[in-house]
Amino acid sequence: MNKNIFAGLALACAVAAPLTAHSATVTVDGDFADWGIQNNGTAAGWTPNADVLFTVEDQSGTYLNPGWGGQAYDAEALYLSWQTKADGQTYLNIGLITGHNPDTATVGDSYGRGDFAIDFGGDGSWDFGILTADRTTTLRQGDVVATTNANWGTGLWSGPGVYDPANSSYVTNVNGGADVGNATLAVSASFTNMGTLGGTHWFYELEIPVSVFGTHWQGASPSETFNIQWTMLCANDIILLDPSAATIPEPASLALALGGLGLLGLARRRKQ
Ligand SMILES: [Ca+2]
Ligand SMILES: [Ca+2]
Ligand SMILES: [Ca+2]
Repeated sequence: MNKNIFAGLALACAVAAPLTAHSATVTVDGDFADWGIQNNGTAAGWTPNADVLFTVEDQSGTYLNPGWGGQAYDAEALYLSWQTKADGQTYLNIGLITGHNPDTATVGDSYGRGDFAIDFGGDGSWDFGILTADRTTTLRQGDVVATTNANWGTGLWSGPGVYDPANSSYVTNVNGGADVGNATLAVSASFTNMGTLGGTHWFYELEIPVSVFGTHWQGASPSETFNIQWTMLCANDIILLDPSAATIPEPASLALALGGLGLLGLARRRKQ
């Protein structure tokens, strides 16, 4: 294949991925079996069912990017799907596996759990937060909050390895904004045997009615590209999933590649 064909494929995939149906049936109970994830001590255990979008960054060293902390601050895997239920409403489901203990207190050199952040448009402006803890007297765990970047606390780092809390732009937790709805959130008990690098892990499972996103999500599939991110209050390790660039397990990735080739073929035929 020449470079142009690769470029065409990349473009086709980038356009196609967000519009693909990701119809995993997920129940928010803190159990990841319904995602197809298995803590069976193998690398393949991270791979979810077909059509779940995901990214895995299991790490064993102390440096995590942008900060340090090892397994205790390791944000390891992020999973994404959406489903339209019998009530006619579409729901976004998020799964997270981390080595960070959800009960970690923010005191001294330890930092508690952060909120899920969503950037529609991928423009660096974080439009929504999904709260994993009570943040103010009115912004509580499970709330979906419409935000600007000014509504977010930030981490300890201004860049990879650069300790500079005053100038960090890595968003961590919501401390203001407009409450626009409620997510369902469940956090598992600790478990082991996830992947091949060992350590203790926890699983966060969420469901958000996409109606809370207003014009950003209309219909059964997202009408805009977006990024979703999670980290802890220090932002030692940040995990981000871009649905248009995320891994899709076989056979969905094969179908996508074939779809890309089909589009390419169409474009070539048009040229001729
Ligand atoms: Ca579940
Ligand atoms: Ca790890
Ligand atoms: Ca945005």
